Amino acid sequence: MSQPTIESILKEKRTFKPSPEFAHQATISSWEQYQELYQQASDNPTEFWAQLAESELEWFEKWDQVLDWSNPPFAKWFVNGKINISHNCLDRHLTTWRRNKAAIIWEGEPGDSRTLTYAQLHREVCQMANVIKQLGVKKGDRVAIYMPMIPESAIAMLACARIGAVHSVVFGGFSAEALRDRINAAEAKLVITADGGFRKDKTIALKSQVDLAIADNKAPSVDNVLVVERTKEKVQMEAGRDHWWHDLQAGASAHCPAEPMDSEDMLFVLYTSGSTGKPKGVVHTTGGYNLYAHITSKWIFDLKDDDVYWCTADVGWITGHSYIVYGPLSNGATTVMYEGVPRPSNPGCFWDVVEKYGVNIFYTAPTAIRAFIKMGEHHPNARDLSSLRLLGTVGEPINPEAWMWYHKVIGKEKCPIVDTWWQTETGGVMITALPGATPTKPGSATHPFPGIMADIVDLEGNPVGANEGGYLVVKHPWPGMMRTVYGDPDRFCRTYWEHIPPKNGNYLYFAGDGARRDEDGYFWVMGRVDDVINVSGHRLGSMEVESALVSHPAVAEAAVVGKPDDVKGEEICAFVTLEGGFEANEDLANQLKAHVVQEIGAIARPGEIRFTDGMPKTRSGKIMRRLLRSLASGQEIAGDTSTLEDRSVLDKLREGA
Ligand code: 6R9
Repeated sequence: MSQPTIESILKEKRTFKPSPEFAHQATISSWEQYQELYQQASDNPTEFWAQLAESELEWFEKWDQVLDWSNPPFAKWFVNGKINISHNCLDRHLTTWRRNKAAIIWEGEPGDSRTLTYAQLHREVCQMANVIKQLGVKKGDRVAIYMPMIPESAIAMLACARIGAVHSVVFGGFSAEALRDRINAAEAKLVITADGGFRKDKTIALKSQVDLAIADNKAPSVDNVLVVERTKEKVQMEAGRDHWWHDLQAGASAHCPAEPMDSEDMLFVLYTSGSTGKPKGVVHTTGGYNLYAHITSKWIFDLKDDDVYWCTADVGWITGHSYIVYGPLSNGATTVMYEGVPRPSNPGCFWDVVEKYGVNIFYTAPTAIRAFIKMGEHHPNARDLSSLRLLGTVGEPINPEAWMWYHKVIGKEKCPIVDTWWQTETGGVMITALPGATPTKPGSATHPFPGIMADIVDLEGNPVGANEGGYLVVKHPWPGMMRTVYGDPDRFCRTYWEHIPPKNGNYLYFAGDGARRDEDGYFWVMGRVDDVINVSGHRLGSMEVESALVSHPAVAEAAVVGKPDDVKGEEICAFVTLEGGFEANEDLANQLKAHVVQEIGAIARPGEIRFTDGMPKTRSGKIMRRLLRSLASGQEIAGDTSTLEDRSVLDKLREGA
């Protein structure tokens, strides 16, 4: 009997070719060039990655072996090579004209700003590295970073990397308990934080959360807390334990050679929320991660030396690690960091930043795009966005209608859009357009990056046919892949390598997404397989039904989940937020049901529509359908909710039920 896969019902036909002007100047400039690279990489992956490692990075000592895959699923890349990512992000640029180029352009929420050149950034990183050494941190020790979006968060990451300490960045919005769990899981010796940060015209207190997290010896590994001054609000400083960064910086030497790290030494651990139970500590190591963050940044964002590049993520998310800090800086690019988020007092603040700094490359999340749509196009239209030449999205499947809005209103129909599929676990982007080479289709992440052997299979590991939904897997190791779950190698094997068993001795990496490939070989990510809804034996991915809802003019955002049904097994319950000017009522609910039937067919007709003002989301903007599922079926909410951005949304949803 064939294994259950996922049915696909959405058919999007629009295609957009890169303009000749864009293609002409692009690093990867034609479809033929992409195909050639992809072929080369597939024929001889070790040779492909070795050549790039050699030409793109500086090594203190060369490796003996490119890939050691003798003990799958535990990979080693560039075995015995010696390298330091902070050297590759900083020192190597200082001997070139980039020395005085802007490395980080930072804009604070209240309107203050700061630019750090590569030389200045190097100086501060060296100082912080010396300070944390002085606080007893040694190579291999773990350091928790709990910061607002200020340059010191990047400085702290690079300072850890410089001396070989392992950083664990925790979102500044997480609670004291969530912080404590993450500190304890990694047994961090030092916490680097700030007095507070600015968010939506308020301050958020960070230091007091750190105090709560480590009070009463509840986080016994922590010896010291290093505090950056940001909001200047009063905080408690415990003598001997808490130290102001500006005090220690004043006496710190700006000389600190980068420690030669083994290619496989741990660079960082980053906790992702499991759908249940404890968050997983995703481990990334040095050499392979450096190469992967570097080359994906260079080719996908087509980085050029005079570009101003802006990724709107938070550094507490993998996207901030790879595409605000390590990838762009390794390339010697200018990376923008913004402390604020769109807020009622300034819904157009992102466009102000684009205009002020002449941003050329803009990378954000579908959740943000849907919010921009809801706020109205008069905000972007009132700013000069003519500097933009390339747009990107990450975090969720983008609904085709949101893609079209991004293309028209922000990109003025001239900027290619790279829809980048990847995960904390993959270290960098895996499936994406290359903007000068790949014709794009709204809602499709298009094709795998060269060297990434992605496929779609059934539960036994057999490839499925064109337009058949299945499980998205990667068939060959890649340099940026996670190495293990911190402290729990069995969980690493169980979570990613055992759902789909090895096929002919080949291990298949599977991290939970469903997808299909169309007749042209384009990948369409259909959402998490945990979110698949089974209606009368038809397994439907969340993305396609949601995209159908979002294509209705009244709908700003939609999330669909399954709700137990005696007859059908499950029926679809759709949570919907409306655009301004539409009224939530029975009539509209019926219209929306009919609209879904018309767009994709009767099988996807929602049994229930629930209107809501907001969705429960993670801090990186992902809708937590697991929580909606509990609500829809009237169950108590179970499992980890520490990554929830705004708890009040859940309360409101419960009341509305
Ligand atoms: C980088 C990041 C990973 C999950 C992933 C998938 C979803 C991310 C996507 C996308 C469709 C895209 N996802 N990008 N789905 N299209 N372009 O988001 O990492 O926070 O670990 O989340 O996000 O479901 O499995 P992370």
